[in-house]
Parts: sequence; structure tokens; C-alpha cells
Amino acid sequence: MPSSKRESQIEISHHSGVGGPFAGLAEDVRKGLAKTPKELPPKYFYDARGAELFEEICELPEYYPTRTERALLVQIADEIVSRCQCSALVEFGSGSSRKTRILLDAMARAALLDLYVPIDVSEDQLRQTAYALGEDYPGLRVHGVVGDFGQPVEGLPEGGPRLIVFLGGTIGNLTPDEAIGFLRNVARMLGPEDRFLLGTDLVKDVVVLEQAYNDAAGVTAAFNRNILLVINRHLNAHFDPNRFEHLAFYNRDESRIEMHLVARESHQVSIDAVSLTVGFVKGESIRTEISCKYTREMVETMLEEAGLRLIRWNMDENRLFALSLSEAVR
Ligand code: SAH
Ligand code: AVI
Repeated sequence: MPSSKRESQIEISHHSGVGGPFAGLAEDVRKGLAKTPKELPPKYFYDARGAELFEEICELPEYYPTRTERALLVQIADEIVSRCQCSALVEFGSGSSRKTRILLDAMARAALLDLYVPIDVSEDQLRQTAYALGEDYPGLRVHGVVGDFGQPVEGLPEGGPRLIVFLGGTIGNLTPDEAIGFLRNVARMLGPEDRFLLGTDLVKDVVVLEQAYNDAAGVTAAFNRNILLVINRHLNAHFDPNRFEHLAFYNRDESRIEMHLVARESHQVSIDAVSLTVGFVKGESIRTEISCKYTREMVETMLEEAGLRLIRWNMDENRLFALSLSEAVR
């Protein structure tokens, strides 16, 4: 039977150079594990299993950011779209794009929706999501980019006005310098009619914060240990995740949650692909993630420093999470 459904166009391209987003893993592991204290970049959590575990985290009772941001998006999506008149949505760290659908729906309601550009290191999830969106939004052009948002992403498809979004509080996983660098790249990308929507997790009661990263079901612990399995697979390493304890706590001085993997006993791990043997003493930790928490003032200062001007600020009534809309300063 001929279908009257408008065809969607799906395209996936790579922006991270030869070898894909895991190409830098060997160098990052070598450098990170030589530091004192040891650390690993959080982007390596997100192989297919890590992406699945993150989706589970989003549904946990203790993990308030996802449901809070989702409710905020439902509240403000139509207004933002009507104010921006955006026909293209560009998203950094798009993941499953579940919450993004709230914005896509608002753009479709306003009869503006034309182009969606999800950018993520997690290739399998990006592909699956792009094809699912193509099915669900007839006529939508989806141009997925497998790439690292730590690098300027160039050559994006034409379309607009554009709404560029960075949701979930993922900016908090960057150091303050990395966050400013990222925001400067966004400011450079923004044309006069384009806008930037940023999700930030807010400073709050320490108990609420720490519970969100220490869930009773142990999903966050599994997510944390998954980084070791990624290293085992890609670098022929011999980490035993059971020899590491999940640790997550709020560092008040730095205004951030820190996630660590702490060695339960002294032992050595060989990483064959980089001809390295790494020693751990009992209690020694690898910092696997930071997750910065902000006040409105901190967000505004960060935006300003990067050449962006805050034009709208929305928080939930419990002041857990915020969405801010900004434009480039000309
Ligand atoms: N935006 C979604 C997903 C957040 S999880 C939400 O709000 O629920 C963080 C996402 O960012 C993951 O999909 C992960 O693969 C991606 N990511 C992490 N570091 C990245 C990097 N350096 N470059 C591109 N994507 C990255
Ligand atoms: C993706 N990012 C915003 C999450 C966070 O809360 O920092 C990652 C995460 N780590 C543990 N739980 C969730």
C-alpha cells in the first residue's frame, strides 16, 4: 500500500577522526592513571552498556535531575519555541534524546520542525535514536554526529533558526575550564537568531545530592565500574571491577559530586595494549567523574565569561534544577 507518510532523512557522520570517540582512550588512560590521584575522563562510561545503565539511572527514585528537567521542559517548551521560531535543534550529549522529544513536539506543533542534529560519543545509541526519531517524526531530517563535544564541531548541516541544547546537567561533568571552553564554542556557533538552552543541576541539600549518586539498587555503582570494562575491552586490560568500591560524595569546596573507584586491596593491573602495569594500594582511588552543582549566579557568570547573555531562567519549585536560555553577545 503506498504510504502518504513524508519520508524522513537520516544521516550519521563522524567528527572524531579516525578510530572514533574511543581513539583517545589509550592516551587518556596512560596519562590519567599516571596522575596522583588517578583519574579517567567520564566520556568513556558510555559504551552501549554504559548508555543503558545511564538510562536506568534516569528512572531511579533517588535521581531527581531527569524527572525535574523533564517537567521543566514540558512547562516551557512551547514558549521557548514560539520565542525562538526555531526550525533546527542541535543537541550536545543527546543520549536517548527522550526529553528532547518534548522540544521536537513543540516545534512540530508550531509547524517549524525541520532538522535535528544529535551529537554524542555513544555511537550505537545515537544510531538507534536517530532511526527511531525518523520513524516517529515524519519528514524530519536527522543528522547524527558521532563526536566529542570537547572539540569544536564544524560542518553541521544548514538550517535554522537553531536552538542549541545541552541538557541533563552534563555541563557539570566538565571542569570549570572545560565548561568555559565548551560555552565559547557554543557562543561562536550562535547566529543572531539562534538560542542556547542549558540544563544545570543546582546546589542543594547534601543528603539529596549524595543519595542521587548512591542509589539503593546499585545502578550508579554498576555504571561507575563499567568504565573498567570499557578499558578491558578496548585496551586488552585486566581490571577486576569487583576489586573496586563505588564511592560518591559531595565536595563542598568545589561545589561538585565526585565519583571514585576505590581499590579494596593492594593489587596490580596490566593494560596490554599500552604495555602498562598499574599498581593500586588498598584504599587508593581513581576519580571517574565530577558533577558540578551551580547557583544561578555561577551559571550567569560562566555564560558571561563565554560571551553569552542569559535571557531566561527557569527552576522547579524545589529549586533542584534549572534551564537557562541565552543568546550570543554581539
Ligand atoms: N542528554 C541526555 C543524556 C545525558 S548523559 C539526558 O539529559 O538524559 C550524557 C551524554 O553525553 C551521554 O549520552 C554520553 O554518551 C554523552 N557524552 C559524554 N561525554 C561526551 C563527550 N565528550 N562528547 C560527546 N558526548 C558525550
Ligand atoms: C550525565 N551526567 C549529567 C550525569 C550526572 O549526574 O553527572 C552522569 C551520572 N553519573 C552518575 N549518575 C549520573
